[in-house]
Amino acid sequence: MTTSTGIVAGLEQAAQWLRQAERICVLTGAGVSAESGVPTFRGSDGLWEGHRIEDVASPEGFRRNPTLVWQFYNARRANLRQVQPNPGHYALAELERRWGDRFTLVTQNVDGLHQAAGNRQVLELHGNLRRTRCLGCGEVRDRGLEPLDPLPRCPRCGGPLRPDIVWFGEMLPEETWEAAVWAAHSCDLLLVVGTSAVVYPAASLIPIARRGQPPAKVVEINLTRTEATPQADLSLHGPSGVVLPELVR
Ligand code: BV8
Ligand code: ZN
Repeated sequence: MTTSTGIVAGLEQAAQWLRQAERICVLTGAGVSAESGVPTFRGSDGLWEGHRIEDVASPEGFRRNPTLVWQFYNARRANLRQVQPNPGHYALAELERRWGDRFTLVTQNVDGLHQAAGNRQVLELHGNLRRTRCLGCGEVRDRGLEPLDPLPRCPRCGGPLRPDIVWFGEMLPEETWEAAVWAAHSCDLLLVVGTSAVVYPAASLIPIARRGQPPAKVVEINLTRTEATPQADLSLHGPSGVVLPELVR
């Protein structure tokens, strides 16, 4: 909630913890891209064109109906052609500039907006909408955001392509997950921004940070109460595109 002076309650305390922090880890979710015009998951009550997202974002869904799944991803790639990073993304890029390798950005997002805003080190837990992976030869390639065929084939081997996205029921990329766990374990400040904290194992980075070496302070930035709120030392209730620039000022 923003107070009458427009300052989000707790901002001063969070800014002080930020100044004192040795190592910062940031975990972002779909909410950090909401002000850029990228729909969140549970905001749309987890449905897309009447399909449960878990159904279209799963290996079973892809086996059952690859055309439908590619429609889902091509629609999101098309949406990304219209969107830009927002001030919240730029504030996180500024944090990386100031803190260098004492700053780690971990994202659940697949929209690439952190990189577009200038972050160079981004741990993408769930993949990226720009990339495809070939089920034939395994090649992973960045195809930008141009439209893909309804059932795209690998130019190299002719095999079927899938989005390079971690679907429900699939393992996260090993190295990326290990690096995220290390960053959460060794930070002394964890910012949890724009996530409902219901998806695992990403959400387990919060208790990992709290019980880390050193135990981290947890600051949440969200519009509402979430599964992270009871684990946060401080919850700043406001849009991340407003709160993050204030925090990083
Ligand atoms: C795995 C790619 C198994 C797809 C994604 C039962 C209980 C617990 C766990 C499970 C369970 N059943 C199954 C599981 C495991 C499952 C899971 O966690 N399911 C959940 C739904 C219960 N996890 C998995 O399947 C993971 N894999 O577990 O492997 C395994 C284990 C061993 C061996 C083999 C296999 C894989 C998970 C990855 C799934 N893929 N994305 C795609 O994107 O198309 S997850 C998907 O959800 C997105 O990546 C998204 O980022 C993520 C999390 O959602 P959020 O980012 O938090 O977005 P959401 O809309 O929920 O919330 C937005 C928040 O922003 C809200 O709080 C809102 O208030 C806030 N907000 C909005 N606007 C703003 C804002 N905040 C600030 N400012 C604003 N302006
Ligand atoms: Zn191939």
